[in-house]
Amino acid sequence: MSIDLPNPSLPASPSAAGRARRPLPIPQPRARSRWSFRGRFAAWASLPLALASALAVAAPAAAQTLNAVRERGALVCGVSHGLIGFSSQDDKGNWSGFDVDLCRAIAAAIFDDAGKVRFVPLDATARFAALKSGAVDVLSRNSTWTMSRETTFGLIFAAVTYYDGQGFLVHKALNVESALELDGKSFCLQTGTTGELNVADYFRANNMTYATVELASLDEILKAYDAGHCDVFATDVSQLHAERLRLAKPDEHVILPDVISKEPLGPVVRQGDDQWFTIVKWTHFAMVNAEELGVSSKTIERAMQSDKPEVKRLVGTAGNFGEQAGLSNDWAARIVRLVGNYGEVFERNIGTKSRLGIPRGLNHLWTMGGIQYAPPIR
Ligand SMILES: N[C@@H](CCC(=O)N[C@@H](CS)C(=O)NCC(=O)O)C(=O)O
Repeated sequence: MSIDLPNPSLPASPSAAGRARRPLPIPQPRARSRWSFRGRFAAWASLPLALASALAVAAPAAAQTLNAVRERGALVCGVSHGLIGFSSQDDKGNWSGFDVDLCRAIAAAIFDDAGKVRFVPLDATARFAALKSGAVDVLSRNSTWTMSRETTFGLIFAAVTYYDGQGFLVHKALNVESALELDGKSFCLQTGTTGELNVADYFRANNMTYATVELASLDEILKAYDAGHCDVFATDVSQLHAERLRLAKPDEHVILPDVISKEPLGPVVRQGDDQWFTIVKWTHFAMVNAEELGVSSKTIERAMQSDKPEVKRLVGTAGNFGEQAGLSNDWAARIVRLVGNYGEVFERNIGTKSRLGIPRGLNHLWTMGGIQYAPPIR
């Protein structure tokens, strides 16, 4: 299924931008002097009307993603093919994970039903085009927020749900303890990822050389690395934790302590639909605010009776913040009740007690020494 949306993207390259740009028409004094005062006044007088009708036409177009999702009765969410802890399917085809839970949270806010989501697995090279074409409503797939992904694809990142960085997984037999010892080694990299670019930067900056084995899918990469066709698997540290579990002998591999880049991961939407952007962004913020206020899936019913102003605004017993966003006022209560707060989602899928065992680190709340921070609901 696809939703037809206008193509709001900028040209892909500066040279294309240069070709596409036409000189602006500069009004000539002689041409302007032909305007009579009455003609000019009439033009100015009709401007508010023209603007109003332009806005009236623009409003429904801008709100089309939420409408399309409601009419369809389900959110369509782009995820990865299978990254344990982030988005993977069990034997029965049920999806779970940290990225999956963001999609479920959006569905909970809209439908009061976290199950109304269709998941579309997308590989690294196809993900942004799929979102832009309208094949998915939101991309929630371990994607790094970079400037060019917004400017060249006509997309916009809504939040940072996971602060990550690029690391290295190596065969223990290699006997290295630091990335600086990787001179001359070969790297398995997935095409279309920030990983390729980071490795190039790091090796250039440190005057080292390397070889690459570039493959299109994660499965191919993992097989190649496991079989020893490359020495190093380089990608976001969170993914290294997930992928190490799929190797034949996980204990024979180690994640080096070096982190060589910033990889802020989060959901992405198309530019041009501010209402939808707001909903996706505030879904994440609601979960972070809920954790900060001590509201969880276990305490939500008590929170509905709370007298605390901040809790009342979060759960919708005060104000009409949800309605202002095109949702119902209990939108955040639905998210927390059906999916959980940020900390619950983190711990369940990727935290220290999960299979991945990733410490919260930077993803602790700002009140706990991390940098997860949400603006207030008020
Ligand atoms: N965060 C990086 C990497 C994302 C990425 O696609 N990583 C690969 C692993 S190297 C992956 O998760 N693949 C999963 C898949 O193809 O389904 C980015 O946005 O470019």
